[in-house]
Amino acid sequence: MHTFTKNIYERIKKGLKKTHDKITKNIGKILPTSTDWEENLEQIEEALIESDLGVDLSMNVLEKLRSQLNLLKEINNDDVFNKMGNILKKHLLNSSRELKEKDSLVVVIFIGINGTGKTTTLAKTALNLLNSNKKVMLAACDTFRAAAIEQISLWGEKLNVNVIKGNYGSDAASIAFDAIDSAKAKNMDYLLIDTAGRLHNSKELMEELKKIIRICNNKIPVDNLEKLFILDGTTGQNGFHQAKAFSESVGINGIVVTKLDGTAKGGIVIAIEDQLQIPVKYIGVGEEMEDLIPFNPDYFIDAMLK
Ligand SMILES: Nc1nc2c(ncn2[C@@H]2O[C@H](COP(=O)(O)OP(=O)(O)OP(=O)(O)O)[C@@H](O)[C@H]2O)c(=O)[nH]1
Ligand SMILES: [Mg+2]
Repeated sequence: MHTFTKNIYERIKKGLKKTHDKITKNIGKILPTSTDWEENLEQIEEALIESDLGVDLSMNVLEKLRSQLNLLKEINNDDVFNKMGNILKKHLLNSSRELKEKDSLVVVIFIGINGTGKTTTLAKTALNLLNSNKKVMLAACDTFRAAAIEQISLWGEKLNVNVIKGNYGSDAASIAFDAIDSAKAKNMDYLLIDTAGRLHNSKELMEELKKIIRICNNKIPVDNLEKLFILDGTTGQNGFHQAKAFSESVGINGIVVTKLDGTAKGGIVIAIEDQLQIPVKYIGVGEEMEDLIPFNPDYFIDAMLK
């Protein structure tokens, strides 16, 4: 399903511009021809921390960079960026970043805190799947927020796919139950479940989420369930703590980092994989439908540093 074209790379570059500028401008400004690297390295470290790579990882990267640069007689910006890029890539996972693909129904559940981009990411994912000739159905399991059902119904109309829904305030898990039955009966490849935004410490809503997941696991093979955590990239380390809490409480097997176009904190993508060891599957780099992009470590790091 993942094809990379120049167009996609251009979109990543545009989406990561703020992060790129933050890191490269700092380094571009400070690299002199002198042999005293220590001060420069400290500024690089600061730039990495400001990009939300996290203090520990930034220090770790710097240590490796320092020892690699010390082996060189002369250093230029390209050396620094190339070596830094290679070091960062080693902190990203080798695992598959594709959405699960099975012979029977795959259910993808979009979870996360309020306003992170769950519903629009769901719609973008539906479009990608439709473009790969998959049969897709949607479930409106956010019965909580005002206008949430209308929002996903509208996407259903635009994409010309069925939306299974209930009433506001009704049991989200029972809508999931009906939706899975319906998707199975209609031989769908994917059912995409929209859920309400919630904080990990909202006990009632977390119980509701667990119930939806329990129902999915009862009705499809456990390995056919994709629990995607949608993280707002502009919230940086805060979002990271939410991802960790959700991961501990309901288990997640993929992460989508959205709104990277609006932040210089793109380093969070690397920090999150390094620390949670859960693959980032997609990144959101804008509001257009084409702006949800399969995460590719090489493209990402090139766009960040070059
Ligand atoms: N700039 C930018 N905006 C985005 C991106 N992804 C989503 N958004 C915007 O974020 C806003 C919130 O998106 P929703 O999909 O409604 O978020 P949600 O998580 O479903 O929100 P709740 O259901 O209220 O919890 C919308 O205006 C989206 O267009 C992105 O990658 N870049
Ligand atoms: Mg929503």
